Amino acid sequence: MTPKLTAEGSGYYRVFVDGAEVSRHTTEREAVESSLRALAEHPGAAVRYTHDYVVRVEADTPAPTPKPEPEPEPEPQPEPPSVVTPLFVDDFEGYPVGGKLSNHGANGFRWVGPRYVEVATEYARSGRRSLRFRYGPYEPNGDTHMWGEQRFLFPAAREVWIEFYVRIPENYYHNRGNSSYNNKFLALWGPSGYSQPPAVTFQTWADGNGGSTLNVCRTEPNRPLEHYPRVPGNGGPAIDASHRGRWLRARAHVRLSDPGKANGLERLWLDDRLIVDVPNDANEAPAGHENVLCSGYLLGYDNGRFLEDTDFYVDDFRIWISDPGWG
Ligand SMILES: [Ca+2]
Repeated sequence: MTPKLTAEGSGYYRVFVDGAEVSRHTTEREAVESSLRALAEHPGAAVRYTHDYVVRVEADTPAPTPKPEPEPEPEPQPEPPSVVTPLFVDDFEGYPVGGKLSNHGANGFRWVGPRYVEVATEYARSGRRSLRFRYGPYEPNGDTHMWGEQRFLFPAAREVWIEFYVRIPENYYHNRGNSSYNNKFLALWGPSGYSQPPAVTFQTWADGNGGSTLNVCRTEPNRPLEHYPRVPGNGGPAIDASHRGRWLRARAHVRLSDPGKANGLERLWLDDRLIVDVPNDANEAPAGHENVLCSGYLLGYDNGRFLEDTDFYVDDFRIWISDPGWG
């Protein structure tokens, strides 16, 4: 008999204003919206929300005799750790299946420009829905090369934190090596546009065994094109056969440097593995370009090409423009 501990996807979110609970919610999206309303109604107050998990132990066989659940005890002490309110969260449960995210969002965040990305139910990390990104040698209309990309806009910021879960396909195979065959993973750029500074792009390179390493390139003051920071922390093994069929939590933290100072950074984690760690980076935009980020995309163009139909799924997206306490 193998007991299994389950602690995700249960419980509720509680919103506090100056330590007093003001509301409870079943989804994080509702908690964020309630927190933002509370901030507007109580300027200067400390607003936060928590997520209380319900932990269950399940046995394979025989099924334990269920016991009637007792009424919950009064709130335990001490309080659970607080969660910094993201700018926007999306679990993709609020959209029709097959829907494309274009001009959807809140709080200044908007999903735009989906390309072979739609709301789907084949796999979900939360609830029943996620975003499916489709790749393959042919598009449904017979044209060659299908690839998925979901763009987004957010209020201009020098520093941004992004978290999402990505499900690595069972048939994941990173074809062809070297930088010319990189596959995009997460890109951010500023008001001057995608191909202008400032721009930061996390991307995967083939590792020769079907898996991928992951690293970052970005613009810098004196060279308009994106370049790879040549530092030891820029990249390492990221995706291998053991990750096929699994959800990985991607977290990225990017800060643009102050002009003339090397105080920018790019970091990316998969689960708790720090894959990209580029601190003390001079990555500010040159004169003539605003030194802020305001646009991005998830996944995106595969220079290495996927040789067969290969679907990625993304769920539980969050973005912060104030420090969430990690990164
Ligand atoms: Ca979901």
